[in-house]
Amino acid sequence: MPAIDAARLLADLHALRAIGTYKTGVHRPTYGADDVRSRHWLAERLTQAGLLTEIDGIGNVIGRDPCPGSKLLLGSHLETQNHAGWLDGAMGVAFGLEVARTLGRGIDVAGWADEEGHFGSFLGSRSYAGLLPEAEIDGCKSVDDGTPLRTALANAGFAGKPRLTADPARYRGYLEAHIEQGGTLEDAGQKIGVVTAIVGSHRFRIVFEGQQNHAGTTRMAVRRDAGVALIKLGAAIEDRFPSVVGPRTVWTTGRIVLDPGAPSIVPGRAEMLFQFRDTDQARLFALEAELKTLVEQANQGPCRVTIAHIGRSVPRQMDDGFQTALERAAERHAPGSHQRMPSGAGHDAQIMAEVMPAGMLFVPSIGGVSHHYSEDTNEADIVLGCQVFADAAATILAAS
Ligand code: HGY
Ligand code: MN
Ligand code: MN
Repeated sequence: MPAIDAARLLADLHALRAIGTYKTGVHRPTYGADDVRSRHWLAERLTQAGLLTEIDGIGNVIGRDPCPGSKLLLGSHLETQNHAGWLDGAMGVAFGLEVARTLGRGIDVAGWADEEGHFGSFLGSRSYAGLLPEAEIDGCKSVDDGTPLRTALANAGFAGKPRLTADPARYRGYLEAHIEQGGTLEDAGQKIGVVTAIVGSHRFRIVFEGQQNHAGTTRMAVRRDAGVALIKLGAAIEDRFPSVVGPRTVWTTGRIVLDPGAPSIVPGRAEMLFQFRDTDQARLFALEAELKTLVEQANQGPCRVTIAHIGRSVPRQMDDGFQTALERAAERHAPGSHQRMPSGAGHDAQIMAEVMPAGMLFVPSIGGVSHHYSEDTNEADIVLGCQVFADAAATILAAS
């Protein structure tokens, strides 16, 4: 049974936490200086672990085992949401590094770029899976400040490097460890989650064009207030969606921008970034149809309303055999303290599942909090999760 080095694992996690520290979390948006530093840090560690390591043209850090034989690819993303948690992504990368060192062979490790969508949709894992066309890169820009992806890659020192792609024949499959980012495990008193399926999400930019004008002299009957149009659509979604969603559907308006955003000016333009998620593909498209009907109805008002896709991901089932290997490893190390569960968050594993068998392991999130700097997991749960992850990886490799 492979025994991980808990102190080494925690030291790596805290070393990553020190890159881009923000309060008790980190701020490492993709391709920013701290994200680049974290990628070079990982490349150095993977090289020290004996892996042939490169940072490629999209910023993926890929460490490959030089030994012959079938491999298991382990990893997660290195960047974070803005001013967010220290474990989202980083923990799965640190687990991959630790398992590569513990098993000594058979393991490749990936630190993906931009799973968090600062520039696009799963850019790093889609690139390695051979699913990211070069032309798409030309059109991507930062959601945060509009910087073109090409510029960000050049500033990061990654432009011009080849983008590495997976040879599916090399791999038995892909395993990712991640914090749950919700409260299911903690509420149930469980220590390990074995992921059954990962949600798909449909993401939109909805723009409202009205007429900027004086807030005091423009009579209510004639004003074309883009902010009011946005608020009305938001209310219509809240009225309509509950009757057409499934038991685990979620929907979120994560950003609202009013332009010019001054208290004495009727907003002439408003924009909302809206998304919904579900594990059922047919339901995602049914919700998209409902949303577009609501947008058409909003368009009958005084403002013009347009909707554009900014991203779509497909729900994916995790490999049955990998689920069984993870569950048996969990039973060996945390008897009776594990459960199978779907993932409400998107993950690179749903991309890798398009080209190879994929599986995921969750550890509990304290208070179910994530995408916030206070995100945290008990160290004992982190260490236990890594030990289960190493055991499952060894079992899968031995069976291949
Ligand atoms: O939003 C997500 O599901 C992921 O954490 N980026
Ligand atoms: Mn994540
Ligand atoms: Mn995240």
